[in-house]
Parts: sequence; structure tokens; C-alpha cells
Amino acid sequence: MIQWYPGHMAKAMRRIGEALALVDVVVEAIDARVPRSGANPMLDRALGRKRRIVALTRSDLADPATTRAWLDALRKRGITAIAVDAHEQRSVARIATLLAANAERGTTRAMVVGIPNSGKSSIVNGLLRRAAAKTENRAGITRRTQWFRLSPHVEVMDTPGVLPPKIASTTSQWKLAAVGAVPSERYDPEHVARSLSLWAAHHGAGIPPPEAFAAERGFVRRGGKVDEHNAAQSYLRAFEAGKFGRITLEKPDDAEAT
Ligand SMILES: Nc1nc2c(ncn2[C@@H]2O[C@H](COP(=O)(O)OP(=O)(O)OP(=O)(O)O)[C@@H](O)[C@H]2O)c(=O)[nH]1
Ligand SMILES: [Mg+2]
Repeated sequence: MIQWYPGHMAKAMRRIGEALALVDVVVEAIDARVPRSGANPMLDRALGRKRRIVALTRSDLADPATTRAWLDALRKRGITAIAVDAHEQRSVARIATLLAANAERGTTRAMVVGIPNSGKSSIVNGLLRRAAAKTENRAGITRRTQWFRLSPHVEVMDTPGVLPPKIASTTSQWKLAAVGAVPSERYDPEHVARSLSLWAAHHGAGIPPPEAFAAERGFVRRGGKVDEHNAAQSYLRAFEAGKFGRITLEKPDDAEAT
């Protein structure tokens, strides 16, 4: 069972609720590899009918056709949705354009929200065109809300990543671990690596079985014993970095994550 709901998250959830009255638009950063499990239902409820832009982040690591299908599905629900690669200035600039369009009616205040490690601070930095907010490939880097001025008429608030106190399904749990939304000390890498490889085998995704990976990467010790723990960690890091290719773990029309 993977759960992670530290104090700073509960506090961030309250701050997001309080700040909502001040903001005109919310940018929700959702990892494009897990558009379903990567959306926090608590945030969804808290945001209510506030104008929302969904940014499918890490689109450079996700399967392009599946990202297009998710964008269509979101747009059909009346949500403004765009695919973002935070390291690609042009894709973040599309968020800036949407915010600037809104700013014609006075100052626009935007808030960037999402689960941990989904690329919120990277979006903020991309919008500002400088590394103002701290980013790192680890969940739980941003610990408090912070406002930044983008232009005379646009302000943007970075927020800490928030997960629900209870992650809905075991499927969502391993998927969130696999995309780095949960700190590595909160889960068993062998279990998550096993779940990922079973998923890959079932879906015909081009991910090698952990045994083959361990052998190829030299995790087999003398006597044939495999260093399972380190092999699993390395396997998950390879997936996270896109070394197995561009893979999306959820489609808009599958009922897997119920
Ligand atoms: N490949 C790729 N990496 C990204 C993208 N966006 C962010 N990253 C990387 O993902 C990691 C996490 O990014 P952050 O911007 O710190 O994520 P965050 O949502 O602010 O994380 P917390 O503050 O911990 O909740 C960093 O190593 C980023 O460089 C993207 O579009 N593509
Ligand atoms: Mg952050």
C-alpha cells in the first residue's frame, strides 16, 4: 500500500482553497503518461467551476497518439488542454498566450497546481523564462505557495504538489510511483517494477522483462544471484527517463484505474 500525505500537503491543500478566490485561472499540471491517475480528485473538487487549463506535462516522454486522444477527450469535456514539454519554450509559451489573452481585462492571477513532481515549478520557470522556482526530479520539492510576477498584468502562483490522503486504487499507486510522484522511500521498487513489467507484457509495450534488464545491466552477482533491489530501482529510473521509449500508462477509454 502506497500512501503519502505529509503535513505540508495538507497545508498546501488549505492554501490552494484560500487562494482560489484570488485567481482567475488554474493551470493543472498532469503527467501525460498518467492522465487519469495523475489527476487528484480532491483538487478537482476544490477547483469547482474555476476556469482551468490542463497541461499534459512530460509530453516528450508520453506516447504522442495517446496524448492526442487525451487532449480530445479533455476538450470534449469543455476543458482547455494542451500538451507541454517544459524544456521546450514554445510549448510553455502557449500557456503564456492563454494567460495574456485573459489579462486584457486587467490583472490576471493564475495558480499552477497538480500532484508532486508533475512539472509545476518547471512550467512557472518556463513562463518566467528563468529558473526562479526550485525544480528537481523528486517528489516534494516545492514546500510552500509562492507568487511570481510574469508581466505587469500577469501573476502566477507555484504550489506544492498534493496527492489525496488515500490513493484510490492499487493500480494508481504503482503508476504514481513509476512516474515519480511518490518519493522512492515510500514504496518497494521491486513491487512497482514488477507491476510495470506485468502491465507492459499485457499491453505489448516494448519494456524488457526485469530479469533480462537485470542481466543486461550487470545486476547479476557471482553465483547467478540477482541484486533485485538495485535492479528494480534502475529499471524504474530507466522507465522514468524514457529509456524504454515514449510510453503512456493510461488511455482515455480504458477502465483500468477504477
Ligand atoms: N522530460 C521532461 N521532464 C520534465 C518536464 N517538466 C518537468 N520535468 C522534470 O521533472 C522534474 C520535476 O519538475 P518540477 O517542476 O520540479 O515538478 P513540480 O511539480 O514542481 O514538483 P513538486 O514541487 O515536488 O511538487 C524536474 O526534473 C524537471 O526537469 C517535461 O515536460 N519533460
Ligand atoms: Mg515544484
